[in-house]
Amino acid sequence: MSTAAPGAFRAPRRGRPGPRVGRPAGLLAVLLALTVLTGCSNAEPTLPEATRTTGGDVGAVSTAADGVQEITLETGDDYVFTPDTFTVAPGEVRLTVRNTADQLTHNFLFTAGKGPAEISEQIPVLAPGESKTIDFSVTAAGDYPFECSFHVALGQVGTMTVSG
Ligand SMILES: [Cu+2]
Repeated sequence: MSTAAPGAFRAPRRGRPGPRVGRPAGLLAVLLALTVLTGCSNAEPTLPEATRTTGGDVGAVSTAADGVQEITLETGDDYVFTPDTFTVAPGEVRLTVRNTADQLTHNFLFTAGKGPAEISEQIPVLAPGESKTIDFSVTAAGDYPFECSFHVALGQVGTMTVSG
């Protein structure tokens, strides 16, 4: 009666394949190259990908039951209004700006002295996650530039056209 030593019948361990150096290294090189490329093309501070969820009510001018033209703009963790141009007819406008950012605070105002007429209504501060609405009326046709005054130097501007 012989007792096999424990483990005697254990199959020999298969050697795990060693780390494959060739492919991952190649991939790494490509990723590195991409990082360098994108890094060079943009000198602005690194921010998360834009968090906006453009769609639905954003960007389209619609007319409410009370005849007011409604438009929603979005902004996020970048320096863009979406849309940055829209057109309304003379009359009442209800404009909503939604800030879908996690980090950036924006505002909204019509650039003083640039449009055919002054529009004094504005959104002085729009914190991350906030949405605010202003109502105003327009009569004079033409282009009304607007901006986020915090980021106007970074190009966060747009134009409302009054036409018709
Ligand atoms: Cu801004």
